[in-house]
Amino acid sequence: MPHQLAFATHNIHKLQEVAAKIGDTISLLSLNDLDFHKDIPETGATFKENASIKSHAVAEACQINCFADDSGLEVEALNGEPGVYSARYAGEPADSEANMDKLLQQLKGVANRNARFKTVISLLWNGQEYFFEGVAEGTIRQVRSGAKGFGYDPVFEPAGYHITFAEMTMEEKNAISHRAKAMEKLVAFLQGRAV
Ligand code: ITT
Repeated sequence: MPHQLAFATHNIHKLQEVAAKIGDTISLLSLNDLDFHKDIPETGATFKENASIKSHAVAEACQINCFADDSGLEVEALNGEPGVYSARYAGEPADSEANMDKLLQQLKGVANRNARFKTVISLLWNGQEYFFEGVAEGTIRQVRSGAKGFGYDPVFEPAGYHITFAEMTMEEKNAISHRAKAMEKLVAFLQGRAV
């Protein structure tokens, strides 16, 4: 019997990405598989706190080993904003175009364009909590470029490249993204344990 592990997300893309990496020593369950449909309020002040809130909520309700992730954009000249507010930077409802408009407005005339995407994963494994982090460094463009990806991708140019995340194929982005780096650390940990 493979170990069962839940991923506290409704995002099928994220689930498939991890399932492909984990292999068949672990059977990955989604929140739909667990019939968990409650909204988990992300009230933490950091990505770490929010990831932890999500993993605990699901692990406690379903009595299962579980992990959750939280991500966002931190801009140096804005003291780390939008950070945990990335999804709703321009207010409710969450709107990527409005978020980018606000970000470009805030950075108008600002020379320091340094920014980073960050992902933190909280894993609850046999009663212990483990964290895995992934970071993608880069800069914020003056204007949007590209139509792929999601969120702030059209304005984010990863370090070492001259194109934005939104101009990359999914494979290119997944090779260097914050989320992919954190997920790789999680998968390496699980491969060492779940045999
Ligand atoms: P969950 O249901 O899994 O929580 P979410 O949309 O809240 O999905 P994240 O917590 O991963 O997703 O990210 C929060 C926001 O940060 C997201 O809505 C985007 O605005 C931004 N973001 C995160 N990762 C991104 C990426 O790879 N490219 C562009 N924007 C990203």
